[in-house]
Amino acid sequence: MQRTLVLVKPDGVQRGLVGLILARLERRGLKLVALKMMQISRELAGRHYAEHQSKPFYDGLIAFITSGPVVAMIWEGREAVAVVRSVMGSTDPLTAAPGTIRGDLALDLGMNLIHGSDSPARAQTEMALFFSSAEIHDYERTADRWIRE
Ligand code: D4T
Repeated sequence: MQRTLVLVKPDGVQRGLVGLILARLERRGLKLVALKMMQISRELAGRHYAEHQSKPFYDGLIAFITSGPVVAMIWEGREAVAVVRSVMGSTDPLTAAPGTIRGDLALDLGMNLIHGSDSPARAQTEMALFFSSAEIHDYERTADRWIRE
C-alpha cells in the first residue's frame, strides 16, 4: 500500500488547524502510520526543499518552514500520494478548489498550511528524511474492511 509524507506547516500549527487537517485526511479513509511534532532545522529544511534552492522564494521558504513547530505524518492508502495532493488543493491557495484544505482555509502562497509529497519516489525520500523505521507503525485497522474493496 502506498505511503506519503505530510507536514502541517508552522502556519497550520499557529492557527490551531492541526486537528481539522488531520480529520480531513482520516475521514477520507487514509491510515495514519506515523505522527510527531518537531522543529525543522535549517539543515533538514535545506534537504527537504533542495529542488527549490535556485528559486527566488527559497530563502523565505526556509525561514518560514523553520519558524515554528510542524506536525509531520505518514499516511497510507490506495494512491495515497495523489489522494493527499487532491485533498490539499493546488499550491497557490488563491486558485485551490473550494473543498480542498488550501481552498477552504488559506489565502497566500507562502502560507499554504500543508505539504504532501508530490510523487511516490519523493515520498520515499521524504519519509526517510523525517522518520526512522521505528517511528513508523504497521498495524491492522478494523475499519479498513469497510474502506478497501
Ligand atoms: P509543498 O512542497 O510545500 O508541499 O508545496 P507544493 O508541492 O504544493 O509546491 P512547491 O513544491 O511548488 O513549492 C514549495 C513551497 O514553496 C512555496 N512557494 C512556492 C512560494 O512561497 N512561492 C512560490 O512562487 C512557489 C511556487 C509554497 C510551497
